[in-house]
Amino acid sequence: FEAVDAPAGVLVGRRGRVGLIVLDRPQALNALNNQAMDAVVTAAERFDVDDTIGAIVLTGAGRAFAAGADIKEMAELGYAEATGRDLFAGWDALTRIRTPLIAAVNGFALGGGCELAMMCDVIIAADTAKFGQPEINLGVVPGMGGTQRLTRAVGKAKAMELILTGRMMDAREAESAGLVARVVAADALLDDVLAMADGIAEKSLPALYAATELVDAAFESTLAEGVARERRTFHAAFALDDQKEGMRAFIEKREPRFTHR
Ligand code: CO8
Repeated sequence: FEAVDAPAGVLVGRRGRVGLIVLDRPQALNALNNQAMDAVVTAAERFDVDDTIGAIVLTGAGRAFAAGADIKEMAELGYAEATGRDLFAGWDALTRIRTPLIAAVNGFALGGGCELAMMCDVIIAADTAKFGQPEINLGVVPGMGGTQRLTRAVGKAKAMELILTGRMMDAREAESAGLVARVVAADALLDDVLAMADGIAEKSLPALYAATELVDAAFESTLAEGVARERRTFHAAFALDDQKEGMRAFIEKREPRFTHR
């Protein structure tokens, strides 16, 4: 990996067409403070406007993806300060990243950590991963989308149970509940996710943008609206060089070489 930047608590690098962002404060189980938020969002936004990057991987160093928002940083905040700063609103910027964003969850993904993973397009989990929304144990509620995204991912019954009890679920349970795309052995996680990211990054970038946008639209629109939007987007793909290349390569029995246009 070529190091791109090293803001406090986060490592940023790239290899080929894949950008890598590593939460790197293992002594605090990668608890998410403001510095981490700014660093992750800035790195993702830079990768997003760089058309030599076709996929971004987000992971954590040590035994956590992220064990939540930094409790030590927020313990003594008052309401006026929390709302005045619109605490954690900055993370929303990640949902506007158009380049496919893959969470490689290596250990604890709790509270804001679970919510951060759910802001990504795909979650791949190590068999050691643990997911949960333990905020109820701290006398608060999830604050970065947990009540909404977890409910959409796993349904009301399980989301309600997890959020009311604050218990953790392991990777297998998260996979069977639909939160996680795949579970892999912990020592193979990063290699596996990077191989997947390399494959995605070779595909047509405009098609990738369209695909993530359309899947996300499924949560915001009716079925008929979503299907109509998908069909128009499919039609529009025929204006791309990449559609010609992809279909010709199939007919000529060779690998496509997308120019991302
Ligand atoms: N904030 C600050 N420090 C933390 C956090 C955290 N969330 N999690 C762990 N740490 C620190 C510990 O204090 C400890 O530091 P020290 O060595 O200085 O005492 C170090 O990391 C190691 O942790 P433990 O000794 O506790 O390790 P264990 O293996 O015994 O336990 C656990 C691991 C179970 C993960 C435990 O650390 C834990 O329960 N952590 C808190 C999990 C939690 O409650 N998370 C939710 C936080 S609230 C939240 O996320 C609100 C969401 C709002 C939006 C957030 C946007 C980012």
